[in-house]
Amino acid sequence: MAPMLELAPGLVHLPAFFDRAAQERLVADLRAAVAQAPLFTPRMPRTGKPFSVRMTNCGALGWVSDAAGGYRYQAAHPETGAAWPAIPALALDAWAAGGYGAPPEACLVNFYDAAARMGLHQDRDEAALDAPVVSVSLGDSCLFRFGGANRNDPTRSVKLHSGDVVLIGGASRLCFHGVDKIYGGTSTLLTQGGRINLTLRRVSQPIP
Ligand code: MD3
Ligand code: FE
Repeated sequence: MAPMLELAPGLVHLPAFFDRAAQERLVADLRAAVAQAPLFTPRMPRTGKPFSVRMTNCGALGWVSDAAGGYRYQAAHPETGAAWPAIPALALDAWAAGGYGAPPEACLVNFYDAAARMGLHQDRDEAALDAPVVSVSLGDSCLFRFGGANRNDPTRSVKLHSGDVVLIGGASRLCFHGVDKIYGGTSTLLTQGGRINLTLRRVSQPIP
């Protein structure tokens, strides 16, 4: 594993946290999860505009969004009504690197094809804002952008590669961030190309 890089206070990049063999095992686990909980296309609150990223979730709670209900966490898949599959054990190894004293409740699985993007936003649908968000990148590289706690703060860009983990906590937990570009064809991990990002989150405040 390469040394860690503190991109900003509380924003820690762990390049190559997962080696190739671990990435392949994680992808196999995610294929099984997607077979059980198919990818869906989330939609923006009110406007119903579709995201270019397709998603599913693992864990007790999943993040979903549609025109009528807006952004929220729920225990059931929005299309099948089934419970989400378990979070893969390997993904929990990345969560452990964040050092939070309670397990994650949600593992959002974002799938990007070469044209997909994610606009600048904050992650603030969680009550447990003291817990980090832990991100795992798999497949094609991307250009990730992050700024400060205000939308107008200056931003910096960093490339994320397959196997990288990013810990987003402390003073960076409410930073604006997004994905500007997927570099198609930069990884052989996924047979059909594209990028998967896992974000592990604690949603509710743990009971002391
Ligand atoms: C920096 N996903 O699902 S993960 C998301 O690569 C999301 O799919 C992106 O943003 C992706 O909400 C980025 C890394 C990440 C997550 C949360 C952050 C970086 C962050 C919060 C503050 C600053
Ligand atoms: Fe986010």
